[in-house]
Amino acid sequence: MNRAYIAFGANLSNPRETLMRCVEALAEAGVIVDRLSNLCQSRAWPPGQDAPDYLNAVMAVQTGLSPEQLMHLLLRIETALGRVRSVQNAPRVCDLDLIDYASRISDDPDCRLPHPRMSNRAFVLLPLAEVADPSWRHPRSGATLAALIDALP
Ligand code: PH2
Ligand code: MG
Ligand code: MG
Repeated sequence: MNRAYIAFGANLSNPRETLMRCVEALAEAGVIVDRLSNLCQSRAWPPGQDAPDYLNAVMAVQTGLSPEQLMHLLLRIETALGRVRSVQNAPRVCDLDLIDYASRISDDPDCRLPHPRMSNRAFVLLPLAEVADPSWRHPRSGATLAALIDALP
């Protein structure tokens, strides 16, 4: 089993219910959801767009799936829950991002690890801080979560 962190985000439909359905779908696929952060509400990023607020959360999971298999499962769950892909940063019913997988580093374009934009997103770092193992550090920089949160703009 490997520790992974999955970020959830949604700003269409009913994000709270969608999150619960994601947790169920992960459990059905054998992914153990150990911890789930609170849902935090924030303005859609980037600023200046006329989009509904997001609700974001982070899950700490354990899985025997490989990073690629887990990523594939996340995409399948997004689709099953009604995600329709259009342009980048478009409003969405369900976004599941693999933030970290056993502290691995990968530049595979289909499975980049850790998530390349995690460090500048409060809506990822703050819920991650609720569920991360105390020893967690950014796999590339070695920065602690507290340091990443301090460095947020
Ligand atoms: N996700 C995006 C784009 N913008 N803004 C917030 N507040 N939360 C998100 O999860 C989010 C976003 C693309 O994945
Ligand atoms: Mg995302
Ligand atoms: Mg995504």
